[in-house]
Amino acid sequence: PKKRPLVIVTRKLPDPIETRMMELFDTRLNIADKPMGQAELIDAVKTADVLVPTITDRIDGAVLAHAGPNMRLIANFGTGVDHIDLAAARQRGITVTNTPGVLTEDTADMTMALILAVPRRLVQGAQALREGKFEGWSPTWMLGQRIWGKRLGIIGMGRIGQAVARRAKAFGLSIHYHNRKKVHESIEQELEATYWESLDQMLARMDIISVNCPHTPATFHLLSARRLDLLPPHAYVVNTARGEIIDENALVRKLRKGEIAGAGLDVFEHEPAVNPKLLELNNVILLPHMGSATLEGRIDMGEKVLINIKTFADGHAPPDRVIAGLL
Ligand code: 8YV
Repeated sequence: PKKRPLVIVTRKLPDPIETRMMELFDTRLNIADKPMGQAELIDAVKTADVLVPTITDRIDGAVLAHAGPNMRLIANFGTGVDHIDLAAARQRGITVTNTPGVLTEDTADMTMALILAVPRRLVQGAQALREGKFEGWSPTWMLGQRIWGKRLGIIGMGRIGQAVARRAKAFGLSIHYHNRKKVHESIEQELEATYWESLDQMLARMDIISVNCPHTPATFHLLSARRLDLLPPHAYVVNTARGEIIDENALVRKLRKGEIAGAGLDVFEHEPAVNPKLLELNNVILLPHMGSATLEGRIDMGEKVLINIKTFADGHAPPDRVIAGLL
């Protein structure tokens, strides 16, 4: 039998996943659970057969330039792979895999939670009560915006976008979407969804926008200052995808000036840094990248990583290939 691959894991993973990984492979875990710096990542790609990174590792060209001859697979723990230089991986024949599907419903739940919580002022109300400001019911206190009957514009109608649409439809929102291409007619019918080829035109007509596309060179600052200006003043923006898709400074300016109604943000342009001006606003809910953060989801993600590595180590194409390198 072939020797067991050396797998280097950059972050602490759920215990059962680490246990199984050690049973299957020659595994080096990260006990400290701090993100690896560039020097550590370079050391890792020099020696490992397989690297298991997460979003907190920048696997850029400078790191991959040091990839040793054994470095054959990057099995990402997570779905988004925008922290990995895919072109550099492809050039070196390194396979890249991710963990799609298993975090779709959890991320859609969190997105729906923000779609409900921001207009209905859920966090503001809870906070006011804690601060002793609840002096009894009032006909005019803590009024938010009604959810049902409003128009939701989803940017990116992939797995997560569709899962958000199913939930939102059940809450009485009408579903609109912008995507590189129209989704299959049967899905449009099920969701009663309207396709907008022009993102600009959709933005001008929506009450709530949900960002659910991947971050790629094509979607960087897709919601630019110019596009944010197209939103009506009563509009809300929810982002559980990637901070880089929105020009964060422009969004902050609009929120501060009251040119849009509010935002629910689970992701930021310079994570873990959060624009301090956002913290001054009370019409926003800010979350620390929790979209897929469920106990069950993390196990599922880990199992996907294990299957991808095992399949690759057995000499077959792993199921969740983003980049197909040499086997
Ligand atoms: C993950 C995410 O937890 O999967 C993704 O794309 O954004 C998160 O839900 C994170 O990326 C782990 O690497």
